[in-house]
Amino acid sequence: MNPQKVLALTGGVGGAKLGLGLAHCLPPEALTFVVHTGDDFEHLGLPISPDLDTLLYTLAGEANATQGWGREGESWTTLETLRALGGAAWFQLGDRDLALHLRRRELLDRGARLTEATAALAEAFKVPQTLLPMSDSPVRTQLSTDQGMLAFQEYFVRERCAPTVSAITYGGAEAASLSPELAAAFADPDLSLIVLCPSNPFLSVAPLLAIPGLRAALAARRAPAVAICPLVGGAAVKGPTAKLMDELSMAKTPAAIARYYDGFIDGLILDQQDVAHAEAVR
Ligand code: FO1
Repeated sequence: MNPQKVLALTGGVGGAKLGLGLAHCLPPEALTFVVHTGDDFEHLGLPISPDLDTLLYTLAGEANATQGWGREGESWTTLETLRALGGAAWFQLGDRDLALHLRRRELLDRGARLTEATAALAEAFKVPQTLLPMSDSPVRTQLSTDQGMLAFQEYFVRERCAPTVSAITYGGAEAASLSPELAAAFADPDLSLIVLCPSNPFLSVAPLLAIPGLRAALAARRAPAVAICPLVGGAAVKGPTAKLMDELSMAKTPAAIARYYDGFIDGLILDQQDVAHAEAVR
């Protein structure tokens, strides 16, 4: 019998943690991840895909447990040397992480799509699950803030999420298409469940939904879709979700999350302590 397959849409550290939990429960061939790439950028000539790498390192048991991102057992010789030379050291790439980025650069320069480069890296890390970037074409999250327009990593890492955000855009999303691998994953007759991981709705899930093909595939789903609420007791488990909801004048409630995902999910999973919100979500 074919295993019932699960497609998990994920981004960031929260998504990777649920991803690891799913990986513990399901056979590897039954689990495919659709990974947010709106945080990607080019830095020092290298293609950075933070959410793909966070998931890859997490599934490989190589993630830095304290930071959530980057590799365990990292050394920083190159970054410190770069800093001493006056180079851009605000975005921290460890020595081992740098090697992964050099390999991704090499694969892409040889003509691989991001999907293919990701598959090669997953194989090298002996990660048996399938990791699919949300698109092979670039989608770039940009934030309108009180300090002007900022690219995602400028906002998140360089400015530590301090600027007040008034709007978020996902550049390139409208023109981005589904890879054949991702289209096939949605069309798989064995697909039995779609999971929206507890990732930031605006920074990780919205860029996915901004891609017309992905939005349409989710809206036309034949398998049920459930989201894990990223808020527990009105606070984000991690990251700037709650601060952004304040700045975008959204109520920090499960009902607001359910409205945001309206048409794309059939259920929202709440923490035990939010049981009083269950009625408002229906
Ligand atoms: N996050 C930081 O807060 N500071 C960093 O210097 C940093 C470097 C970095 C390098 C590689 C990588 O894959 C992720 C990295 N992150 C860093 C995390 C990154 O900003 C992610 O986009 C966020 O965790 C949001 O998902």
